[in-house]
Amino acid sequence: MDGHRASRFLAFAASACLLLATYTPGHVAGSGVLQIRGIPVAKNPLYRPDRDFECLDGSRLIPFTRVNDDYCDCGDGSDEPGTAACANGSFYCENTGHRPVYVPSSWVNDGVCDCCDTSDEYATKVECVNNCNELGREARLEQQKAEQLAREGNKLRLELVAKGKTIRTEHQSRLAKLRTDYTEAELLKKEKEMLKRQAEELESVALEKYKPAETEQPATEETVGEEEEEELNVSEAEDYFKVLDSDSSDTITLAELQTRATFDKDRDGVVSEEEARYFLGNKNEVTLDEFVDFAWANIKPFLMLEQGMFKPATDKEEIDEQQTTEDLDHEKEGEIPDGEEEEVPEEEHEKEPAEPEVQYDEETQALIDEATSTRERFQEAEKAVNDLQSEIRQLEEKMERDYGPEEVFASLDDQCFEYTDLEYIYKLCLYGSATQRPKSGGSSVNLGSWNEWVGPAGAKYTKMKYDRGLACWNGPTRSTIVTLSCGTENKLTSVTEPSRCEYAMEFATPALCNPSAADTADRHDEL
Ligand code: MAN
Repeated sequence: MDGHRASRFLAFAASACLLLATYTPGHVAGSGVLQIRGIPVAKNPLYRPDRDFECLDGSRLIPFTRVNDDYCDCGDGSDEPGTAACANGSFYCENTGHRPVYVPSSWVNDGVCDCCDTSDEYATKVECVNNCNELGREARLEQQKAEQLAREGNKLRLELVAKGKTIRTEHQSRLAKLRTDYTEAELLKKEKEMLKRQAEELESVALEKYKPAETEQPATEETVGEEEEEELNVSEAEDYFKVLDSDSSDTITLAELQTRATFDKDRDGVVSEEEARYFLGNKNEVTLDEFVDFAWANIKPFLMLEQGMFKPATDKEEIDEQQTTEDLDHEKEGEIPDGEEEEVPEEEHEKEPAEPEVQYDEETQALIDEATSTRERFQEAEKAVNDLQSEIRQLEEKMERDYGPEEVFASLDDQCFEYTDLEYIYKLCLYGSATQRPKSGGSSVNLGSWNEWVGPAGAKYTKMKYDRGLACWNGPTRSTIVTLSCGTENKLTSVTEPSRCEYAMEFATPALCNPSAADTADRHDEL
């Protein structure tokens, strides 16, 4: 570059033609005044040949003859708009017929035609051809097409806006109803709890008289057995907590569960937040104590189910004890790094007080039956409360979601789109997650779950970020950036993996067809 500049300078020196460098020859700015090279007409008042020139940053005053003399005087490069003398300068090409642009000063007379009007190569041998008219025509055609697309898409965008607003209203009224139902369900649960407690009191009094007979012989052994079983259960829970707590933060979060296929309850290839939350007892994260207290009870059956020894059958208490302990041992070997083999008591029984071999008298049996049925009623009422609670939470989450200007993206929530390349079938569920499934078969890999809008300032709603996907082997957890653009149909148009386990998707949608926004953007570029 320097060599290039030096030779160009020699050319200047040889021609000793200062005016050639200062002015654009034959380029007249409307009124017979020679135009200063490298600046737009609008800046002419700052460059007046009859006065000294003040650098545009105000740092110096120099004789006007030093403007465009191929020697850099101003720190901001403003005295050399038409030469390559200042490293930080920029050269303005008028490009009549197309769009004006600024190019770096170093491109001036470097032997490469950069301005379509050839103005950057005014003192080199290179033959530049002015093709601004052709380029301008093409650009205007493109522009018209884009505007046409935006106009067509805009009709659909307005439909999306209308749908979005309806959805919002529906969500609001559904939420109000759920909240009322929840209050009622809570009351019902309290009532069922009271009935249960009363029936259990009567049951326990009635059972008192059977106690000595029941507890005489195996009592101590059984109690010991139960204690041991409980200890074992807690230790399993603690070990598994360590496995799940992948960042060793002493809490287990939804994200930590979401990276494990075990928790994909509905087997759709993705562990949703709701699924993960179910396992954490409706919480977003749990400590070790909480994990042992309630989350483990939700998780354990699924681990067993996964390993094929627990049938999600009718009677959930009926687990083959021996098999259970064996399987959990296997699991320890497989998943827990330094899990120690533990002695497991052979004979253990789930405690189910209502099923002993003792024959109860009729009255006692009736009380047991009554207590059993109140327990069942209470469980039903409790489940109703929990179900409502989780539906409310899901709805609240949706209502807090950022659906863009005028709720335009709301009706796309949870809509899924596929794209197939040579190797994979990709699926994007908007505001849900992105997945990748090998065409040759095999399970889906989570490429990230919805997180937030990450478009640049002024265009926030052009990029979506999905992250916390399945951990990449020896690498980050998978994540995906979805870039949106205007299209007359919602469509996933391309998927690439620019760097390992970081995916880029392109999605066309009428939601981004806003001609008024496009008009404003284009006007800045117009001549
Ligand atoms: C799988 C796919 C790829 C990814 C590799 C990383 O093959 O998810 O997209 O690059 O894993 O190991």
